[in-house]
Amino acid sequence: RVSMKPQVVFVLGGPGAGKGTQCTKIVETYGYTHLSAGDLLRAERCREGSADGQLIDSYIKEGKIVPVEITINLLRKAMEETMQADEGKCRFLIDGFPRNQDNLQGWAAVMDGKADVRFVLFFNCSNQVCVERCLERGKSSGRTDDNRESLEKRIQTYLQSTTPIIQLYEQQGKLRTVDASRSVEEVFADVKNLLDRES
Ligand code: UP5
Ligand code: MG
Repeated sequence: RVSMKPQVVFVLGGPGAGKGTQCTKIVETYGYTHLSAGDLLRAERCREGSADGQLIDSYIKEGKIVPVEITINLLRKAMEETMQADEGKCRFLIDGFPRNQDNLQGWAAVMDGKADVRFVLFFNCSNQVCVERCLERGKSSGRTDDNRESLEKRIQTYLQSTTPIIQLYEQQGKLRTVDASRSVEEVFADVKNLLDRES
């Protein structure tokens, strides 16, 4: 039997830029599977018997980036499970990854030759808007990092570690930038145009 190589779109942008919201909408219209690295880490943190729960917990609260060995295993497993359940499912949105040089190296070590990174969807949004959205969500999200203190650290990490990764993809001609400061529907209209052009 012939199995397809996973076709991956990385989805990047600051905390609260709208990555998850837009990925959900993409899934409704296009044949992608959405994998949020943050969601996978949060689920692993709560999984009974997880060896990494405490580490993940403290990294997320501190807005720090979890060592890639943990994240890449969760992503690889999720991709494998999706493709085993449905052989036609080989298009993935990987949301919130890669966030730093360590993530990039971990991906290369495990996935080079096994998956194609088609392009990077970048949700561009000011830090101020990002923080406001997360604080608003924090009223009901129950996320341990939707508070001012954690958000300051998340923004710092984003600026220091993730911005250089985004610049790298821009230099490679792989970055597709969307202005994410507008309404959900306006942003999605641009996303659709972009995806229609890419496929
Ligand atoms: N909202 C969305 N779009 C809007 C719009 N256009 N106008 C107005 N409001 C809008 O949206 C955030 C909020 O804004 C929601 O309330 C939404 O309704 C509203 P969402 O779509 O959730 O934004 P998203 O970009 O997904 O925000 P998120 O908080 O998930 O981004 P982060 O990148 O901060 O979080 P993530 O879950 O990816 O990571 C969390 C932590 O996990 C990291 O800080 C890190 O510690 C760890 N992590 C790793 O270590 N490694 C990884 O690879 C990934 C994560
Ligand atoms: Mg998210």
